[in-house]
Amino acid sequence: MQQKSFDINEILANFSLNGEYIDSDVVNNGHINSTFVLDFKCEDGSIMNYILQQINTSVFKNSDQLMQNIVTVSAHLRKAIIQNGGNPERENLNVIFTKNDKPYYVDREGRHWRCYNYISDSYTCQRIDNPEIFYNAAKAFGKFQCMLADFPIDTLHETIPNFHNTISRFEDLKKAVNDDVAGRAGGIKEEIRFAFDREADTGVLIALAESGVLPLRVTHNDTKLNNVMFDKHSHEGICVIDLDTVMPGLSLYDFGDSIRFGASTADEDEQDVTKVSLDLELFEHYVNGYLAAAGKSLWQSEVDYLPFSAKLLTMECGMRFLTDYLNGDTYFRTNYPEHNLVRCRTQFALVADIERKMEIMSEITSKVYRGL
Ligand code: GN1
Ligand code: MG
Repeated sequence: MQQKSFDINEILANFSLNGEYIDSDVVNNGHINSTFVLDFKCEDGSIMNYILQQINTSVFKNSDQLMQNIVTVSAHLRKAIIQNGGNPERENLNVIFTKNDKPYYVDREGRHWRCYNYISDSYTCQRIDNPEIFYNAAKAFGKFQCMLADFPIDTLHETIPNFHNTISRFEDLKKAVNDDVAGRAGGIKEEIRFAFDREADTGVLIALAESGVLPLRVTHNDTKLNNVMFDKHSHEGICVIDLDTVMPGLSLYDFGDSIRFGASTADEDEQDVTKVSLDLELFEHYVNGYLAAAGKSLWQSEVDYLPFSAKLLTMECGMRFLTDYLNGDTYFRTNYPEHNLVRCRTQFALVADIERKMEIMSEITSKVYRGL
């Protein structure tokens, strides 16, 4: 999606922010929304930062519901953080309301904007170079899940219906192959076959959830490594961000998606797929951190399916990239024509490697769980 120019002064004039606007920087992390860090000069001369984000309204179709989820979830987290003796200004995303007391602003062109506090002295990671950091990310996501365990799940809106319904993601792929609107299906038979061969996997977790073997929880649903802010000094994962897809879901969605992104030896859009594999050491670090934070509240069935969830969520994401490639790149932000195909290939290479390592991943998981 090409970013059209916008009048930042018009937007900022509508939020209650302290100080004088100086400058902004684009944050090039996500595939969906557009994010900016703002510099504001305070009266005492110090610089204060805020986050400004343009909501992608073709992905999130109902900004009222989206922001209602975020406001209630972040208020709930704020309470839990205070109860735990934490600092809610650094450990939580707090929505900054408009001067009309709305959680987002609609500009003259109809674009939707929201504003958050900036988490000072922190950083995000695109890739793990110190396994300790991955352990810390796991603890942060595990803790996030625990803090939301008593959130009233029925009050949440489904911001993207069937988000992690892998059966419906598979149906989307089949439709995209049949429609072939961009005329690309002929050139990617191997990738299509790879996905079609694994259709049986798509319904596994859904069936377990429907039969009550897996519990429905409030989950984050987009647990990429770059959705955790780490403290610059302690390197602890202090704040989980990107609350757009907090919805009822399975803990396994969050665990699996974290492994998909963070335990891969290569970037999501690495062009050389021979570089892609599942790093077992990183996997073990994540299992350790996640079970340390959330293990006691998990059901045995959830623990049993942790390795499988890594495979399924990687498969699902690969299918989504493939579907978008076939549809002519209408969903994920892309930088070049084959970008979604390249992303799909890394995901499928990772699936193949996880399949080879499934047994050892199960052994690691059982060992860590026994040691809790
Ligand atoms: C998108 O916005 P971002 O980059 O955090 C996507 C996730 C995918 C991810 C793949 C709302 O996340 O579901 O797993 O890209 N978010 C949405 O990198 O579709
Ligand atoms: Mg996101």
